[in-house]
Amino acid sequence: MANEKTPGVRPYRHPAGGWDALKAVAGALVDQETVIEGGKTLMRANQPEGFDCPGCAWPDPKHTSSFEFCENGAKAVAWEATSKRATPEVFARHTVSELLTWSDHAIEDLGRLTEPMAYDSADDRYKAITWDEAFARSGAALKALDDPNQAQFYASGRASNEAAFLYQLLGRRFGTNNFPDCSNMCHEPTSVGLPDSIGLGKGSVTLEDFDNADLILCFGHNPGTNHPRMMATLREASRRGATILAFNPLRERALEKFASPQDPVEMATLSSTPIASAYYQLTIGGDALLVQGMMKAVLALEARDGDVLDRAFIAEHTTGFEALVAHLEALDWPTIEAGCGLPRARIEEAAATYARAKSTILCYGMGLTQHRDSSQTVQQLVNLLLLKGNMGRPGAGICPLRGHSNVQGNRTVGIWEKPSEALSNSIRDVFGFEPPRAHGHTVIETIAAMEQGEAKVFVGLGGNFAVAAPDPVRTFAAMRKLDMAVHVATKPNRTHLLVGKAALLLPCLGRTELDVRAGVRQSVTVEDSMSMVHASRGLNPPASEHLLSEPAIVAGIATATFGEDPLIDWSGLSNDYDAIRDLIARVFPAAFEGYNEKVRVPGGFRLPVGPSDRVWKTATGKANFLVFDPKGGDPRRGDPDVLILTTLRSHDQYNTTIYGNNDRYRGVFGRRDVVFANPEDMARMGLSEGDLIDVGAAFDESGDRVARAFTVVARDIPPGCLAAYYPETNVVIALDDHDQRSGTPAYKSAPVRLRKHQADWLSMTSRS
Ligand SMILES: Nc1nc2c(c(=O)[nH]1)N[C@H]1C(S)=C(S)[C@@H](COP(=O)(O)OP(=O)(O)OC[C@H]3O[C@@H](n4cnc5c(=O)[nH]c(N)nc54)[C@H](O)[C@@H]3O)O[C@H]1N2
Ligand SMILES: Nc1nc2c(c(=O)[nH]1)N[C@H]1C(S)=C(S)[C@@H](COP(=O)(O)OP(=O)(O)OC[C@H]3O[C@@H](n4cnc5c(=O)[nH]c(N)nc54)[C@H](O)[C@@H]3O)O[C@H]1N2
Ligand SMILES: [Mo]
Repeated sequence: MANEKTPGVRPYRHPAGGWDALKAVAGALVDQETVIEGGKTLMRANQPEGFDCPGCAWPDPKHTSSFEFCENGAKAVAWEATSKRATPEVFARHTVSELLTWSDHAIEDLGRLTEPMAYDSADDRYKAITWDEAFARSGAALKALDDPNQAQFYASGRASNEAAFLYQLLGRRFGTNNFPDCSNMCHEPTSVGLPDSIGLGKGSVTLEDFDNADLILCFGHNPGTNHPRMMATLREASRRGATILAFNPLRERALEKFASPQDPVEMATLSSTPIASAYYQLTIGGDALLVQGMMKAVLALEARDGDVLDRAFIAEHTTGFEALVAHLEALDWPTIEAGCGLPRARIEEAAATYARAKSTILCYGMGLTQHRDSSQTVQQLVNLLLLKGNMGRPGAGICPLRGHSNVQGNRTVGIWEKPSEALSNSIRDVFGFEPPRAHGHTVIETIAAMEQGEAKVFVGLGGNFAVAAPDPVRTFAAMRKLDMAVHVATKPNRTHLLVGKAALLLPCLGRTELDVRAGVRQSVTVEDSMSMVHASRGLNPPASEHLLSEPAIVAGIATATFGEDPLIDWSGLSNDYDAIRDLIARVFPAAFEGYNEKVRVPGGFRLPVGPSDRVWKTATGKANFLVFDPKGGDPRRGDPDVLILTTLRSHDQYNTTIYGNNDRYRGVFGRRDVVFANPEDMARMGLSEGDLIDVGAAFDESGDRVARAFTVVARDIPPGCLAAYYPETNVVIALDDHDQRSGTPAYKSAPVRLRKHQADWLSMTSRS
């Protein structure tokens, strides 16, 4: 439906993948000036002897023998292995205030940080300091606090298990559980919702399960862009005859058709493999009602034909079936249809496909987790699977598509603001100090604490905290109130520039780089989406001779903070990652016993996953059907002037890292300032394709929360729904609009109003 009249917007008719993907890889390498080294580096991504790709958390096939092609993995690697350098000389040329006027792309494109630097407020610049000085200042800032809970230890899921473990030890030894992390903005509904249902906040499937599934349900994820290596799996499944159903308000190209760059025939003949057999374009946030509609229809099929439900499984392994049935019986079809935007017949069709399938895998991503009731929506997905015993047997189960390449591992080794009693006890027993028991801050709570002046020191192990979070109006101001921010990073970004009283920028090695400590080449370990833990070893020479590894930086801060620590040999650990792994194994014996031996086996090992073996560590000892009443869906839809905006990733970005301005599969080139809208809504609102509009937070009284001068583009998207790119539109996401259980921001369902550009916001919001 894209209209040729809008500059940079044109229909993209090719399948996902294909020759354009190969061209894009070459382009990324040239752009980042990594073409020679980069090519070699790419060959080592996700190889048993190489490094774990920093792109996504999709697992590797057991016997990776040839280079597993992935365009966006190549971009992630090229971006890290760039030859561009953000040296102190570069920072001498630009004040922080000037850099703040640059785009997110331009700031990061300065390249790799090369030396530790400190912010000098006298002339508004970052300036080189020594590592000794950097550690001393970090330690002094922490020691100056009256209460350890004034410190916040943020983590973005790229750190290795070893770095993340030392980091949580640093925070707990210091006396706080303030570990806001990127999970709080991502899959927290999985970590909070799944344990009540199945006893573990992780997925239950393995990669091999995809060979045995005859149905794959894809809810709210865009694998062609965000988990491209998953496309090989989906393509194989499709060719084998498995059915794939996609549930997504937008028609994502890769879910429709895909040409494998590894298939010589598809590449030579310009052919492709169809992926989804049916596409369900539901309303934004309508998933819980849609799934309940499917379950209602499944129960009707059972009543009519029998033999649909797995009654033996339900009897032996579950609780709550009757309550669920009662809830579904009371739920009427008009409510379901209105809430998810699909007619009953289509929901029944999806349900019939599910009822017929022997083994079903259900995959989901951010389209499910970033709403106001996501933890409970995730539980509805589980309900659907449990009805047919689709858990803990080959070819069946739940598959949350995790974000950062080691975000799951970070949580496993203790980056968690709500540690269990068992974890706290184990830390006490292994290290001999009493860790804090009180729960700490999530991302949203950290921002509130910063606003109130209760948080004074922020330490960031990677990430771009302020840009990833909602509401820059409040969040940016909150960052500026800090006494000290310590950023451990590979590249500069906007968060580093939101300086308060003092700030440090500590440059670290990336995944692709050689990490030699005490003369020994070190390996780190990571956990993928399917609980496989394996080693990762970089091979590139470090971007600068001054870089330190993340474990070394964490140990440096710890030493400066605790001095001679009688309980933890920080510097010894930072020189020997085997010793860190031994400690992980002692703190988490059930998961990591024999860690160092197991991780030396190529391919690594799988952590215990109860639900895969039908072991349910819930309060009932069973898998639980859980009732949730979505009450007809989002009440904010009542006002015809209010539309619901979902914020997404383009094909040319990694979260807040913007590689370039194309979103090829959605037919957008050279720009990101577009909003996709339903053509009938546009007509109703007097908007035409290509009009310049402002997108404002619907319930903001101040008029400050407006994304200005966007171009409206007509798309095949359900009425009442809009889509635009993250992070440009984070200004309209309210800090208090989040999943009630997990605190995950409702990035995928922001109520907004559209106006012709430059309208007076205050007068029109009060009009409502
Ligand atoms: N190249 C690349 N890879 C990445 C990332 C990246 O930015 N770039 N980010 C990484 C991270 S941290 C994460 S969390 C993952 C994210 O991977 P995804 O979960 O695929 O991320 P999004 O782009 O946010 O897209 C979510 C999808 O949900 C759909 N959607 C939106 N609202 C709804 C809804 O209400 N219901 C349903 N059913 N669908 C909806 C959107 O149309 C979109 O297709 O990818 C990881 N991998
Ligand atoms: N509106 C909206 N907002 C969202 C989302 C959305 O869908 N919509 N998605 C949310 C999600 S799912 C997530 S996960 C968050 C992401 O939030 P974050 O994880 O905080 O953000 P990233 O953009 O991944 O962080 C990029 C920065 O990480 C640093 N970096 C890269 N590699 C390394 C490394 O190896 N070590 C270290 N120390 N630093 C490194 C670089 O300095 C880079 O600038 O954003 C969330 N925000
Ligand atoms: Mo994420």
